[in-house]
Amino acid sequence: MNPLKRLGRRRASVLSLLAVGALVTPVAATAAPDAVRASTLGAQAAQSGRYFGTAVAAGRLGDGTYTGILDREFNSVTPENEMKWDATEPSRGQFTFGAADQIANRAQARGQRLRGHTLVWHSQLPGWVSSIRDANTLRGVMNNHITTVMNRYKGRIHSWDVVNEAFADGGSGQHRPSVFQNLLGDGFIEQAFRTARSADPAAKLCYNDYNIENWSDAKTQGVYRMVRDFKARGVPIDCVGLQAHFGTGGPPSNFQTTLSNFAALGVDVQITELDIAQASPTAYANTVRACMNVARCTGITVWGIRDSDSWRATENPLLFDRGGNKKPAYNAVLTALGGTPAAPAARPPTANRGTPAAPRGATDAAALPSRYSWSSSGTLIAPKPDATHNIAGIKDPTVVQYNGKYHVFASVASSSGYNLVYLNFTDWSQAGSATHHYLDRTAIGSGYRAAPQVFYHAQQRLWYLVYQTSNASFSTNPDISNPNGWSAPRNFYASMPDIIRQNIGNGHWVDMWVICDSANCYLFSSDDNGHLYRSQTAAGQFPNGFTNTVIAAQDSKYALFEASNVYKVHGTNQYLLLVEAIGSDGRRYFRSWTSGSLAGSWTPLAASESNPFARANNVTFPSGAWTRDISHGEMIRAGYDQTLTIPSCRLQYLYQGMNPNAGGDYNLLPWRLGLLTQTNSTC
Ligand code: G2I
Repeated sequence: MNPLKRLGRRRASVLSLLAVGALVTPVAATAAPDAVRASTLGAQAAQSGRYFGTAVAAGRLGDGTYTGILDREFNSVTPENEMKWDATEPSRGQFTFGAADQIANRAQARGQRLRGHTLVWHSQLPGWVSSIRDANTLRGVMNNHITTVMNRYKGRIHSWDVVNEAFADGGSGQHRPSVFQNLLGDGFIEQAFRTARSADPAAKLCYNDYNIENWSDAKTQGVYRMVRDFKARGVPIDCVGLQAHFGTGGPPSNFQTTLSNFAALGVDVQITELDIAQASPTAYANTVRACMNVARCTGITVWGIRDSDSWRATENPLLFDRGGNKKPAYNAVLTALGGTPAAPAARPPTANRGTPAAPRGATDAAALPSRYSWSSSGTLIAPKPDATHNIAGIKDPTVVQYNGKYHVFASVASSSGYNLVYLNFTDWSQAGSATHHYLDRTAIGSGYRAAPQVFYHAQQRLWYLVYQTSNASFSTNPDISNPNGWSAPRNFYASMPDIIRQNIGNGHWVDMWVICDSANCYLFSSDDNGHLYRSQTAAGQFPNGFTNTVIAAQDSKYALFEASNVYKVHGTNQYLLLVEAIGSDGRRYFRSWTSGSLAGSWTPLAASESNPFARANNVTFPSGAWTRDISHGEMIRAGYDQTLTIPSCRLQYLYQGMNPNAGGDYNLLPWRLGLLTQTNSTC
C-alpha cells in the first residue's frame, strides 16, 4: 500500500462545531460498574501473575452453561483427554487433532492460555504402542509422537506435561513398569524431555504426577531426586505438575513445603488437576494458599468445571454444582487468591469501583518486557452493511470489558465518509455474530466521526466516547450498553491549538486519546506528520479546560504517524505509549515507549522495525496470515475507568488488518478486526 494514498482521508465533511464550556454534571449511573477486582478466578489469579485454569472436554463445548462458566472464570485451559496419545495418534503415524484443535482454537480466540496434557503416559496409550517389543522402534515412535504433537501447537502452549505418572505408588520411590520403562529403561524420561525441548523451545516442560503432594511420601522423594538430577545434569525440565486429586481432608499439612522444595530446585510448580472429594471450602482454601505462598507456584488448574463434569462425579469434588452454581468452595478459592466474593445482593456503586485492586501475593506485576511476540486470531469482526450503511471497512476499535461483556466501538468507512458503530458480545467467538448498532442514528449524529475511545469516568459515573470530528469531540452515556444513550458531540477545544496548527504541515489532526491520573487528565492526538501532542486539564475539571498543548513525542512522519494509545501498567509506576508507524514495506505496525509519568518524556521500549511492539514480523497467524498490517486498535484493559489500566503480562490487542492484496481508495479498503495475544509473557 502506498502510504501517500492515506493522505486526504478523514477530511470528509468538516463540522463547524461550537466549543462547549458547560461542566458535565455527575448523574446517577444506570449501569454502574462492579468492582474489577475479585470478580472471577482467572482475573483474580492474574493479579498475582498466576493463571487459574480448568480441564476442558471437547464434548461439552456445545453446553452453554459450561462454556459460560469456562469463559467467565478461567484463563487457562487443559484438554482433559484430547491431547493424549490415544486421541492424537490412534494408529502409528496417523495423527488426529480435531478435538484438540477445537479446544485449543477456542481458548486462543478468547485469550485463555493452554496447558498441554500429555505426551508420554502409560495410560490412554493405544494398543499399537503398548505392544511394541523393540527398544529402537519404541524410541523412534516416542520421539516422533512428541515432536509431531508439540509442533502442531508450537508457540501456543505455555506448559506441556511431557511425561505423566511415571513413578510407582507405594514405598519404592522408583519408576512404575510401563512399555517405556520396560524397553527404554530409566532414561526414557530424560529422552522425552530432550526431544520436547527441541520441538518447542518456548514451552515449559513439566513432569506431572499424583500422590506427590506429601513431602514425606517415597513417591514425592523419588520425583524430587529425579528433578534434582535433571537440573544438575542440564536435562531440560522447567516445572513439576502436582495433580492434587485430594480426599475430603484436602492437601497434606506439608503441601506448601513440597511446593517450596521443588521450587528451590529451580523449577516452577503448578497445581495441575485439582479436585477434592466433597469440596470442603477449607481444603480448597488451604490448597490455594499454599500455592500463593510460593512465588514459583505459577498457576492452578481444577480438573473440570461442574461436579457433573468430573471424572469422580459421585464425590462432588469441584467448584460448581451440577446446575453451574458456585459452591462454597468457589468463594473460598476466590478469597484465597486475594479476591472478595461478590455479595449476594447488588451493592450501590461507589466512586472508586472502576479502579483495579492493588496487586497482591508473592509475585507482583512486573515491568513490561522489551521484546514482544504475538499470536493473531483470524478475522473476528467484519462490516455488516445494512440498507443505509454500505460499509467497506471496520476500523479503529476501542474496547472495554464490563459486566461480563466486551463492548467495542469502531469507525465504519464507506464512500460517504466515516461514522461509528457499537457492538457487544460475551466472548470472541461471538464477536462475528454480534449486532452492529450504527451510531449515526443516535444523538452522535451523521457526518464525520471516527477513531473512538471509550472509558468510564468513575467519579462522574459516566461513560465517555472520545472521537474525532476535525476537532476533538466526545459524547457521554450513563449506560454503555445503550447505543441510544449517547449525548450529542461536544468539543474539547474551541479550535485547533496553535502548536498543532504550526506543526501539522499537510497532515491531519486525528486520533484523540484521553487518560487521567489522580491529579490530571491528558488529551493526546496525532497529526500524521511525526508529532504526538498532549494537552492537560486538572482531573476535577475534566472534560473542560484542556490547555498547555505540547509536543509529547516527535519523529519522522511515518515513524510516528498516528493511532496512539497511552496506558497505565497495572501494579507498576509505568505508562505505556503505543504509536502506529508505517514501515519500510509500506505496512502499518506499532512502536512502544514507556514513561514514569503521563507528562514525562518517553523512552523507547520496543520501537524499531526489527524489534517492534507489534508488526507482521513478530506475529504468528495460526489460522492463516490474513493481514500484513497491524494497525489502529486498542489493548484489552484490566479495568475500564479513566486510568486506562492494562495488565503487565498476557497482553491482548484488538487491531485492524486487511487482505494484503487489497488496494485502491484508502477509504474503501477492506479493514477487519482481529485479536493479538502475547505469546512471550513470562507470567
Ligand atoms: O484419572 C484422572 C486424571 C489423572 N491424571 C491424568 C489425567 O489425564 C486423568 O484424567 C482422566 C480424565 O479426567 C478422564 O476423563 O483420565 C481418564 C483416563 O485415564 C479419563 O477417563 C477416560 C475414560 O477412561 C474413557 O473411558 C473415556 O473414553 O475418559 C475418556 C473420554 O471421556
